[in-house]
Amino acid sequence: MRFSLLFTAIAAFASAFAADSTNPGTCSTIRVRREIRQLSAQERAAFFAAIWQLNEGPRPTIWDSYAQLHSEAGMLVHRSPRLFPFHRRLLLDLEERLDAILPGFALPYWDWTLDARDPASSMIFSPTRDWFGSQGTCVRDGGFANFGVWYTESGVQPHCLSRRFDRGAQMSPIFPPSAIANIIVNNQDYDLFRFMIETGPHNLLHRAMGGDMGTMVAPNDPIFFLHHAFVDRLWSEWQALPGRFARYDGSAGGQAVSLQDALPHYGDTVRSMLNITELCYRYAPSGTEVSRRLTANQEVFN
Ligand SMILES: [Cu+2]
Repeated sequence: MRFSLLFTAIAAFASAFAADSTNPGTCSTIRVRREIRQLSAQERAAFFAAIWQLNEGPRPTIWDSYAQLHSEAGMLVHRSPRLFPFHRRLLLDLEERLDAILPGFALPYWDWTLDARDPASSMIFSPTRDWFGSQGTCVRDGGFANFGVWYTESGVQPHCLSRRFDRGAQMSPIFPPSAIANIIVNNQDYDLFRFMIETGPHNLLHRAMGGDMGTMVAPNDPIFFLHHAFVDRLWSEWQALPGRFARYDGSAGGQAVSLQDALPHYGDTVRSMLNITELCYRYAPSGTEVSRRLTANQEVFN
């Protein structure tokens, strides 16, 4: 027990050090975040078990704390340029927690453009134990059946993880790869790009899934982190285009933002969140970036 606590502390220290952006080149490993369908059933089982573990013990659990933090940061980090850097930091926070349980673990993402036409039929929502289960006031199937959560938007209100698709058995169609490509290519301005992603596909997916995902305590649902990992990947793809890497503009609370701004709760600067390579991770392709490139080329040549 004592050893495992010590080990956890060392692992936490090591990953915090590796993630220090002022020391580029200190990554002991680069985490490769894969599309959820690229994980084996065993890998998903280990991931799910680690999440259940973070939700054990006296309330509020570590898992509960993400919903609380996200809800508290609320309007400071949504409808704001801070959307991308704040959620990038939040994902790293969970990834470090998971690393203590599963050393070297990289968060998976959900490329929902692969399920754009009929998201409710996505494999993600399969009822078997190695997927995330379907919908319900209480989700009763899949790997998070009867998953207990603590917060709602109005405070402490213990309940069971819930999802309520916006069209009954169906969910509204999400953006296909070509639409995402257009948003990435056509919006050079940071805050315009952020606005297009946030109010477009980002909000749409939250609303279409409903239940906990439709609220500010969305991190109650493990899918939240997969959704935001994909949103994070889209920001990194946007950043990879010429002249865009460190662009950050717009205003928050009536004030122009800057790269020196400290992120709510975490205190890290926005600048420290820019470079995912320095943050020691990258995204494995899921195939849709190919169509994004093709669309991008059409934009250039048409
Ligand atoms: Cu959010």
